[in-house]
Amino acid sequence: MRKIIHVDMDCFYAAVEVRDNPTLKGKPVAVGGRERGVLTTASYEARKFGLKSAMPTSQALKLCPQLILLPVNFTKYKAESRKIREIFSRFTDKIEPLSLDEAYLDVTSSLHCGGIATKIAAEIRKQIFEETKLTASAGIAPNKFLAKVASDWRKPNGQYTVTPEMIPEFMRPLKVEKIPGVGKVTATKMHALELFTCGDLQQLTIGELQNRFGSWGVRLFDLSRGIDKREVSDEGERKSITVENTFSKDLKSAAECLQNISDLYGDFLFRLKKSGAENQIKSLVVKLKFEDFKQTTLERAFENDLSKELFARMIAKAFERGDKPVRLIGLGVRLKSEKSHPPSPQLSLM
Ligand code: TTP
Ligand code: MG
Repeated sequence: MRKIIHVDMDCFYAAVEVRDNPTLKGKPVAVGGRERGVLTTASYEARKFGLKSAMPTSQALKLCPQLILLPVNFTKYKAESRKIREIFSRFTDKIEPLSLDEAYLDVTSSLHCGGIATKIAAEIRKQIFEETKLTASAGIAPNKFLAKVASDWRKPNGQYTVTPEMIPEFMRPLKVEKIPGVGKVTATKMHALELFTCGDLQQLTIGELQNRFGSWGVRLFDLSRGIDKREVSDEGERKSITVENTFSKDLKSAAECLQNISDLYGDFLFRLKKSGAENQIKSLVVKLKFEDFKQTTLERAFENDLSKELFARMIAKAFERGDKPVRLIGLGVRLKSEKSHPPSPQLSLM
């Protein structure tokens, strides 16, 4: 039985800004771009007005005219992120950062706090607060999926443990949207099939799940029961950021592929922003998997163009290689290694 902790900072960018300027405390604060920009995050006071990550700034200001909007300061958030990761490393070597403010920790063989994961999580949150004056939330569970869900349960500044005995009861009412890989498209499709919770999914056999969700059905069978064997991978820095989607019906033409990439592209931009790796892009990649499960990937150097149109052109080109129905589209970027590319001179002078 593994012991996994998912740590996620509360309102991360906004919390850093409020800490550094205490007059902002208790006020609606958001961090983001001003003109034609979007919010990266909002303080809890601002969230009361309906503000959230990725909302256009113009819309946010309409909902909350008194909003205090601050520019994004990555250098600062990266420095905090480094401190937090150093704290994690006091408890385990098996750390998988997901973004600047989030990580999985495998503490199965940690001897700290009597080996009790719940206590380790509390201790990590305490040390984070003492050393950064920022609050974190944590989820503790036998696997990554459940740990991540649990870290949202007592947010902000709280933690929640899912023990193995709790899993059946925990899973039954859990919304399908919480399953990793279930985005808007899949959720809508599930809802149309009267599948709203993991409990609903549990009623289907593996065969039925495969009929409805393709090769992913087997994994859905496990996930809906709270089973997730993914390792906490401490292989170091991330080399790419990609998103992919298996479509409910195969896409028969290049045109049909292009009609169906909007959500995927939006999802990709969202992940890229959250990763804080926007300055590390080396190349763009697309992947197509055809009806016969053969796949092809296409890569091109990054030239300051991340537009949907460019990805669309790459997908059209990749389609020609197979010229048969497509079951899966993936798109994303490969990253330069951070180590081989030290910060630019301008940055290090700051
Ligand atoms: P999250 O952990 O998703 O959000 P959060 O920490 O602001 O709030 P919560 O208390 O709900 O965890 O993201 C972490 C940081 O990543 C966030 O402070 C800003 C950044 N971010 C973006 O830049 N764009 C985005 O779309 C999202 C979701 C986050
Ligand atoms: Mg967070």
